[in-house]
Amino acid sequence: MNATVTPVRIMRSVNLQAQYTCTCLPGFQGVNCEMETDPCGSMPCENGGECINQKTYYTCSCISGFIGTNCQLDFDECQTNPCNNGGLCINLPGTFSCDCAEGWTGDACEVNVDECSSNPCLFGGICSDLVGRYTCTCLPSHTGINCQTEVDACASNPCQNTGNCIDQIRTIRVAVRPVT
Ligand SMILES: [Ca+2]
Ligand SMILES: [Ca+2]
Repeated sequence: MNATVTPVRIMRSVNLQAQYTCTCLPGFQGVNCEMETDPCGSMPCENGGECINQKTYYTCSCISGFIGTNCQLDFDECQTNPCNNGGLCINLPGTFSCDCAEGWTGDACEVNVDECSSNPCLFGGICSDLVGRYTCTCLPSHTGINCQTEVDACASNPCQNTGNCIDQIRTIRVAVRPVT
């Protein structure tokens, strides 16, 4: 018999021999609706999302950084203010980055940079790490930002009438200053 078949949608199956058509419920396909459809067959989840077959429909389990039914949207992490200590947040596809203020480092600017790591304090000075800078606590024998300058107690020539000045601070290393 020359039956004229009009085009049908995917879910409607036509059996020409039996002269019937099946309109399948969601989740089934085939001439007699005997096959389960695979809602993940078209790989609908984007950006690395995992498709989960729910029989009649699918859901997407998105990887971190993406949202949306099909994981098609970038999540704007900057809305949650993830950058600490004054860091500037930059939203990126699937991720974000922080432009840290001076003195801070780490993915979220959570790490105080150790400005003492280069041992800037000389001649036994003790370094104290601060934000973006450091201070040196010098031994009595030295002074200066980095304790680089030797203290000269006789520099002002305090001994009058040709008295011989002896720098008590230096006596450990130098017994007597030469007479000038
Ligand atoms: Ca993002
Ligand atoms: Ca610091």
